Amino acid sequence: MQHRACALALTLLAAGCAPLQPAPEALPSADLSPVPAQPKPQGLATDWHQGAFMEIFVRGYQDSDGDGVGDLPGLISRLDYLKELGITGLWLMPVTASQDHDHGYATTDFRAIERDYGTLADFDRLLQEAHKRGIGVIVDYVVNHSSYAHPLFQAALKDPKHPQRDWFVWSEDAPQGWDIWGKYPWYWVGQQPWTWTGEVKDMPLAPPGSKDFYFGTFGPHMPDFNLKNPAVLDWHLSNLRFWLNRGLDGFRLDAVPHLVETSAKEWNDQPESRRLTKRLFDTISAYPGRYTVCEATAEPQAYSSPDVCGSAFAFGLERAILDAVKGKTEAVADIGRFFQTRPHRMATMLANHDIFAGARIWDQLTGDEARYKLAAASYLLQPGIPFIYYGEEVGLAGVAGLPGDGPIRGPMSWDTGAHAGFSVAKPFRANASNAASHHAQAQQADPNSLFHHYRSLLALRQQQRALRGGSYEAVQVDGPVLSFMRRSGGETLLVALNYSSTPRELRRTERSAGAKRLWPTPTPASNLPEGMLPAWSAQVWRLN
Ligand SMILES: [Ca+2]
Ligand SMILES: [Ca+2]
Repeated sequence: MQHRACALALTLLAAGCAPLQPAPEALPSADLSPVPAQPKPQGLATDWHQGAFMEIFVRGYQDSDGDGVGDLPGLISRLDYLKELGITGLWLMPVTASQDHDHGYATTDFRAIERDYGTLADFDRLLQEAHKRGIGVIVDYVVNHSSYAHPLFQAALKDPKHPQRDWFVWSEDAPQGWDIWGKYPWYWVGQQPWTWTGEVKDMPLAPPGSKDFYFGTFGPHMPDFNLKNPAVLDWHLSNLRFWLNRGLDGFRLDAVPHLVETSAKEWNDQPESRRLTKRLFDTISAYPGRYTVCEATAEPQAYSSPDVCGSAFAFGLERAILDAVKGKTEAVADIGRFFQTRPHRMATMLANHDIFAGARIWDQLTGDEARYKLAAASYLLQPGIPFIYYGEEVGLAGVAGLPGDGPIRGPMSWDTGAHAGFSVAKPFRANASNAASHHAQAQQADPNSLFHHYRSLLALRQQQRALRGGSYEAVQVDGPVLSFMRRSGGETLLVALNYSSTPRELRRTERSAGAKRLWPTPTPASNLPEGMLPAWSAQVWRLN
């Protein structure tokens, strides 16, 4: 728990903010007006969010205007690709205006689109075009903090009598006893975070005797809101409605266990943070058909309760899957056990945009595609709502030679064109180290590719309700072989996965002669008899 949280902080600090901009640009004042709910129909299937999501970093997906930076029109041009793959939901990392002009978590305007990404009109068109294809869209929303450059924080910083001064967290003297993942989270107001390199060791320190400090869980460039002030939460709820009224299909709520701090020792996952998360969840759920997922690394199961957030990322499962496909047989039981005690509405993944969750799968598995395919099958055949990280389906590698999160947030590889088809200009970050061999065009042309593996698994999930919403039972771990049943209505499926470098027998009596193999089809060339699982493989049978 502490390990992950610590890694999260270091990730945000070390790479998330670098390079810092020299000074806040002139920003308009914040829009604080209340926004009432005005729902409009989405035109999506009611169970759209039970399909499969793709997490997309818009900056890294597709550049449309030749500035080397991905944007919303570029993403729109790739919706047909996503539909062909079988995606029914998108999670976009922050698309709101930011100071960092990179990951986007240092928000400068909660009701405006990042200037590099386009306009509100582009965003509205994205929603229309996605909905036309049966794809829902959720976006990241950051409740805990704003950017240091946010006009409200800047105004409050400069004027202690500012009417919204109390929207942030201040202290006249340096509070004692605080330690958040090994660092002191109070920052002297006279310090300019722009001088900070982004390295924890270079954190700005207040001169002795300094007065006036502000609080920032994730660093001096992202001051925490004072969420004990009800006006702040009300404003956030209005911000959520601002996007929902446009037809947005939900949110991924960032870092919610950090909304409220009680004391120097009680700052993580306080009961009040859960209560406020529930208010956010209820506001979103008041709109029909919306989906909310929370980032709550320490206690994801608690946050996936309908009494808190309804769904949360299943941190821990990705580690068990990667360990198992790397050959750590004892991790197979961890995979099997995971959903025996956890709600199936949790969100699953192999990797995401934060390095604490692991490097790009290609790099973790050094390009071993048999193990890669087994890792994909492991989460796409289990319960949970799967989130594929962009490029995972084509074997996108990391960007070579970058620290922190840089390698995992590179440009998508599309084709053999200049800069792998991402942009006609030099990209904001170098292309993936395997861009020449692993790109969407080559993957789509090869029936044995990772792309077609993901596509066929997503098609199987769409065809078999038991894989989307069915039960998870009769779990059996036999050395490196994991098998389980998925049932829905009158349909019973048997899933078997072999995490071994040699063929293994599936020792289950339920797979009788009448069982029909559903996947993979057609059966890959093999001399093995039915019931023998090839090395690093998965199979699915229908039993009735
Ligand atoms: Ca662009
Ligand atoms: Ca906080």
